[in-house]
Amino acid sequence: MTAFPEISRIPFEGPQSRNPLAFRYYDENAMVEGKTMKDHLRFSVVYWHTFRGQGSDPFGAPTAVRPWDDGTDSLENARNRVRVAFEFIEKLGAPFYAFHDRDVAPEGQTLGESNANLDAVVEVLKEEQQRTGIRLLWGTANLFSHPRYMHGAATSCNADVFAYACAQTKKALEVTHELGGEGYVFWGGREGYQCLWNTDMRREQEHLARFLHMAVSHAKAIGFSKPFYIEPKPKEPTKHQYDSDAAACLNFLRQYDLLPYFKLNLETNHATLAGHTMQHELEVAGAAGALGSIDANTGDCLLGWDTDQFATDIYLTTACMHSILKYGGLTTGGVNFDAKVRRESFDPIDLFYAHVGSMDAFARGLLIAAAMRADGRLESLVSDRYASWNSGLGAEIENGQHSFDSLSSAMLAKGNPAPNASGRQERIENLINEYL
Ligand code: XUL
Ligand code: CO
Repeated sequence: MTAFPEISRIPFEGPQSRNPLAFRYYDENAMVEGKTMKDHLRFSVVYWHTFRGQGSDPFGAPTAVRPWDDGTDSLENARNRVRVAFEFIEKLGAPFYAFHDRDVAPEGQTLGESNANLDAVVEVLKEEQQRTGIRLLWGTANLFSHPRYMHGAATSCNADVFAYACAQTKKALEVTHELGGEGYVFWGGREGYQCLWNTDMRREQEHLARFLHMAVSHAKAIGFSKPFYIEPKPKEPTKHQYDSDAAACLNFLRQYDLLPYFKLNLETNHATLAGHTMQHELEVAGAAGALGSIDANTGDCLLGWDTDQFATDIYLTTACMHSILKYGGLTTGGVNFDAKVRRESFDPIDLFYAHVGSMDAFARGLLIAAAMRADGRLESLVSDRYASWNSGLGAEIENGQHSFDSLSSAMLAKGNPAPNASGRQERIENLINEYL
């Protein structure tokens, strides 16, 4: 059985190719800064949008045509869907995938039944991983779709719901470990509030921290030593989510002694909903040594919600890859396509167009960022800007040799500061266009 009979492995054909189902820039074996493109980008396909997304929106019914899916919640359909997913990922040539527990297996009537369903699908996931060599980038638990989580999961006002979320997370972690997952993600979809009048914020945040500490302990107990990621998002579905942006996550993790165990998984459309650029979020995480992984997508700046579109903007992918290279590259994380085709793009083949195009956009961003770094003009403009810190007073301050008293004496003696150098913003922006 094949779900995509007309598609074979997507080839690399080079920039001259006019084949819409070929890579023009993503050559997985090409070396960039001493590493293959495959190892730099660590592309990952998401199970939820690509294999469970049906194209519905708050105003309209599903539109997606998925001939392999019988539309039921049966285990047989779930297990069959795994074979289709791996056929897709293999033909695309992505080395990784990512899932929520409830994406891959149906929720049962009880926790025990849900766990058993998950085990039954994990069997097939394992077989397909072995057959294809495709690996799990990260797993996660869906703690936001079921009505029980209407008030949140780890931040629910209902202690039994908190306990249920712990039980579900325990199982999702174990399954991620069993499948050799390279990490585990926490996205707190409903861990926030709709109304402050009915919310005990301090208590909710303490509960969230307790939940995460229990997850850390359980990972240790089962020997899962891969990183945990927190994925910031400011809102949607809640009015405000506690992990609202990279800085808020870092502060929360630090306040509750969780920082040693977590890195950040940053998503472009979440950054823009928070009023930031993805570059800002990457720099905040990178500067704190907490840049872990990215959910690669983009929003529409004219829409105020999470549209999860495939990123094709080279300026965006260049900025992403430049920050990623600057902070040492993706090691355990990856470029994970948390993106969905538009509901008007309902054909199965649109899934290929979307992924091929965005993989190429990130590959091109990587090549451009590496060329910028090899050339060095941007880096030298930045280091010139801070040159006054390299010697004399600046170096002494950085070394901790000064106080307000000594700096007051120094400036009384020295007089007015040396004139500022230009920020050269326009020159730098022109320079970046040179590489594109
Ligand atoms: C939702 C979102 C999630 C997380 C995983 O906006 O990004 O799909 O990536 O739960
Ligand atoms: Co995401």
